[in-house]
Formats: sequence, C-alpha cells, structure tokens
Amino acid sequence: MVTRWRSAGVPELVAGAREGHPRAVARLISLVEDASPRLREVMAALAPYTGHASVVGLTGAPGVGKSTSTSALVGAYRRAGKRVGVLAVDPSSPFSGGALLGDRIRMGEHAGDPGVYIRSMATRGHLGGLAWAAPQAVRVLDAAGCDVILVETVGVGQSEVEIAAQADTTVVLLAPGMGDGVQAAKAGILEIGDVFVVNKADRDGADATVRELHHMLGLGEARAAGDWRPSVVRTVAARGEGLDEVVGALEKHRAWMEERGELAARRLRRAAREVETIAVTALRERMADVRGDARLAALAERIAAGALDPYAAADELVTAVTGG
Ligand SMILES: Nc1nc2c(ncn2[C@@H]2O[C@H](COP(=O)(O)OP(=O)(O)O)[C@@H](O)[C@H]2O)c(=O)[nH]1
Ligand SMILES: [Mg+2]
Repeated sequence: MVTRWRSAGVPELVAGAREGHPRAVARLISLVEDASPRLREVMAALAPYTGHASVVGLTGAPGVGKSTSTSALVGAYRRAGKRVGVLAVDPSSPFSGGALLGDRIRMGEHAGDPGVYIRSMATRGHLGGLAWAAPQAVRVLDAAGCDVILVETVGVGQSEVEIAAQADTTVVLLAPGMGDGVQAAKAGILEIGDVFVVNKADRDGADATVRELHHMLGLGEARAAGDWRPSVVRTVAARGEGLDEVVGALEKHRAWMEERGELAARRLRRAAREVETIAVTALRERMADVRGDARLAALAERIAAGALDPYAAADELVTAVTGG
C-alpha cells in the first residue's frame, strides 16, 4: 500500500484522498511540505472539493495546553459525528510526516480512528515558509472531507500568529501565572482571538487570568450592536473539562459570522493572502535565478556609473523576470 501511494499520479492521489485513504492524504501533504513541482496539478484537482470545512486556528505560548486541548476537541467533534483534521504546524521541527513525539502521546487516543487525520508539518526551508504551506495543507484536508480542521501553531513568531489568524475562527489559549496575559498582548495575539480559553483552570490564578483578560479585551465596555464579543472559556484540557463550552463558543462564533457575511469576507481575505504569498514566492524564486545573471550585472554597472537609479533598475529587473 505504501508503494502504491508513493508512485501514484496526482489524479489517483486526489481520488484516494477523497475516498478517505489516510496515506493518500499524507502523501499530498508531503508534496506541500516539499514544495513539489506537482503541487500546481494537485491544487487544480482539489479546488472543486474545497470550502466545506470549518477552519479553526489555535494559538498560544508553548506549554499552555494547545495539543491537549486540540486532542480533547477532536474527541468532542468525533462524538458529534464530525470528521476532523489536525494540522500541528511546527516551524522549528526537523521532523514531519507524523505527529511529534509529545503530540503523538497527547493525540494517541485518536490513532486508528478513520474519521481523524493528524499531521504535524514543518517546511524544510522552503522560500515561502509556513505562510505558503499551511493553507495548502488545509486544502488537502478540506478536500479529503474533513468537517472541521484544527490548526495548532505556537503563538510566538509573526508567521505562526499569522497562520492562526488565517482561520475562520481563531482560538487564543492562555494559562494562569507568569503574567501570561501580558505576554500574549506583547505577541499581538489578543487582537486575533475570537474565542479565548483560559486552560489549566485547576491551577491557582485562573480567576486572575480571566479578570485580566476581561480587562485587556475591554469586555466590560459597550460594543456596537451586532459586533462580536469575544468569548472567554475556562478549561482543564488535561481532564477534558470545559471543552463542550469551547465547542459551543466556536459554534456561536460561526453562526455570528454567517449572519454578518463575515465568513465569506474572511475566506476572501484568506484567498487573496494565499495568492499574494504564492506570487511573491514565485517572484523571489525567479529573482534568485537572476543572481549572477548578465542583466543584473549590466544594471549594477549602470547604477555604479551614475547612469541609472536603483528604483528604475529594480523596475527593469522585475519586468524582465516577470515578462517571460
Ligand atoms: N494542570 C494542568 N495541566 C495541563 C492541562 N492541560 C494540559 N496540561 C499539561 O501541560 C503540558 C503542556 O501541554 P501541551 O498540550 O503539550 O501544550 P502546548 O505546548 O500548548 O501544545 C502537558 O504536560 C499537559 O499535560 C490542564 O488543564 N491542567
Ligand atoms: Mg503542542
């Protein structure tokens, strides 16, 4: 079976993924990770089957309980009969093609459930990075028939926060202690949260974290009618407590988005972003090919001689590399 998918052509892989073969799904996500030249064909084949899944981003500092919460959420959605995809995006990991060790333990209870795909993803130094790869992996899971896709990213770097913000609904997780709220504010993740989870509510300080959050989000202040008021939910993910409330908050946010046309608006923004990232990456790749090119050397000579300014030279170069 392994060899079957390894040597399969794109139409066969896409058909296999649509029929729910986990190895076909895994193979397609590997093509994304590897920035395979066949991706163009893959994305064209997947396009008619995407747009069904609810995409939920989960982010927060390392150790707050994202993977534990994700696993508990998978359980909650499975009980509701949904097919679930999990994408654990880890830019620092040299591994891929399966869950990371810690995540494998935390998500182990779902191993072997045919209604769940769990995948961690790294990007192997591709120029476009995670911002380029994550949405394409989401497309694979969407076309494979997932009703819900949970994207876990560490809320530290700019690109990770951005990936979480590219979801239909973004969940920001905090845990009591260590001025966590302040940290989150610094990382800029408070602005992107639609639903806030204070996990580890079994620990001292959970009340203080909830209060701090209410204050920072201005939840006591009046809002324009119809505006979304972020939900704040307490959980003990390690014991599965509070997860039904999280699902409830996610459903409420989804209903609000649909009512306001916000879901369509977010998806348009996401699609625009995706096109932009692919275009910029393609341009960068062509520019990299141009290094050492005679055209660039000639432009440099004209600039050095005072015959041309760098802006006009850059325009010439962009026209040359995009012109064919
Ligand atoms: N006390 C307590 N510990 C938890 C809770 N949820 C997760 N943990 C523990 O916190 C640690 C980090 O969890 P993990 O899900 O890997 O965090 P992540 O780095 O955000 O993905 C693990 O040892 C979990 O068992 C909780 O609700 N209460
Ligand atoms: Mg994790």
